[in-house]
Amino acid sequence: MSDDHAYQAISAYNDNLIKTPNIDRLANEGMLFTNASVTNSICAPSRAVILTGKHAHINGKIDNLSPFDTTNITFPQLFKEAGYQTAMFGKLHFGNNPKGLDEFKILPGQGDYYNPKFITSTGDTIINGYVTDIITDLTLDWMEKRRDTTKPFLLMYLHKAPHRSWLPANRHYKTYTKKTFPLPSTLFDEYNTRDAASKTAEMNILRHMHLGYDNKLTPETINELNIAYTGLHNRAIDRMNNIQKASWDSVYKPINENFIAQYQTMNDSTLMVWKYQRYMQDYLGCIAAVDDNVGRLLNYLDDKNLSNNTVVVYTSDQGFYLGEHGWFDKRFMYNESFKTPLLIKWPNKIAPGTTEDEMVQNLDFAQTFLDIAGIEAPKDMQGKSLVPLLKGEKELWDRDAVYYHYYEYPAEHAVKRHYGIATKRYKLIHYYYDVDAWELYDRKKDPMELNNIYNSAHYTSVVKELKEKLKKLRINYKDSDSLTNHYIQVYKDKGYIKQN
Ligand code: SGN
Ligand code: CA
Repeated sequence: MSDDHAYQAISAYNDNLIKTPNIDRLANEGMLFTNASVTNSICAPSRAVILTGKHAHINGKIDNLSPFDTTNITFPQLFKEAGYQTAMFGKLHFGNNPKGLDEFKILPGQGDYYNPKFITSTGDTIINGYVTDIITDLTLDWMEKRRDTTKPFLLMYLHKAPHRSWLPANRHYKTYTKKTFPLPSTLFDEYNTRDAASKTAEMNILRHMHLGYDNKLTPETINELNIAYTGLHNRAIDRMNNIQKASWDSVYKPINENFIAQYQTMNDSTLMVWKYQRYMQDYLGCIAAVDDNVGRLLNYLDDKNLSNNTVVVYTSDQGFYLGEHGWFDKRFMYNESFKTPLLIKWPNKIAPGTTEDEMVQNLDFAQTFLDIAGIEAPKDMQGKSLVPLLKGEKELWDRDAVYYHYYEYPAEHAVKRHYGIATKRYKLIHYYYDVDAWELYDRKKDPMELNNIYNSAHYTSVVKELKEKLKKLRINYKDSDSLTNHYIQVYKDKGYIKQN
């Protein structure tokens, strides 16, 4: 798994932006899911859903801010009990250590790109180098030296990249900063028909992406140009040692000089395009290292003759906006952040090169993995095993809608709380806090989700039907207005929401 990896940036989905030959191997040799989504598009909640097989309102991890409730049963615990050797390397972001792992080395919080610190069961350690390479080194070291070959294994290999603030490795920023990428058609979206939350969200590349922190202009450049709002200096860069920093400067200094030369002639639209290009160069540069390293791991499995009897899953904790609707970041139920990449290789079970468009979710992963391993899943898990789909037994799959609920507001990026239902054809969203507004999209006629047709007379019966379906879904998953209000009260109690 990687962090914030948009499916738009995996060439098995679409090669407009980048080629990812190693990740693509999983699609070529296995199954590519084109309609996989998350139940709550933000890091730690998504990971909690994956580990517990339960929605956020049940497992309690509604946002990135509260620690994970470790009394939840997670699938690694069940694998360990069933005799598997278990290990986890990389980003977890739970605020506490994982249970059920024979070995773990995890990043504290978001972790760092350069010379990162790791938390282990025996204490903290700083490892010099680039985080994506290091997570793979740790993983391969465990595979090679400590894997008990008498047991089956469960390995969680969890990249921090390509999470903000997007610091690529030396070998990649040298080339990616020279590239120019195609602009998404909705880069200049003005959110007409979408008053509820799109206009007030703070994730527009022009208005909210920081020239300093995100786009790597130095404080000197910003001072020289006398730009009023700049964002913070990127302190992640300060972790570099002298050699790393000298190499970084040799590439990013000329970018600063170029910007200084152009700045006086820029208007909003040229500045937007400049920021988008800078964003893509660094974001995709980070993905290049993820792809290299996925290749290292797959090659290791091949070399050790493990590939034939190992299921490999690639996913992200959610999708991400790469300039669609003018945005970066995630959180919304619109496609780019609602959907997530999912590629699964299972030799001799999945027909190679298969594409699956059924609506599956991260909620399903725990039961799927348990099913594959022949371990019984607890009855209160809320997903569905994907094994029938993996085996091509589509007739055993009957899901016609999925449920979504996002909570982290008020908070960074100011995306308002909402829940909703998606069917293959429609998406109905309810923004219920700070506003009481509904949106409806026709996913077939309006795949870019630009036209909210909730108030269109033509769709009255569709709205009625979807609201009934949504109500049933909420009952089935045990979500309710009282739980929703409870999670607002939690923010009031913590002082995140000021009370009059
Ligand atoms: C950080 C980022 C946000 C991002 C959250 C959540 N800001 O707070 O842009 O939405 O993480 O990301 S930063 O200034 O710290 O870079 S998540 O993947 O952990 O959910
Ligand atoms: Ca994330």
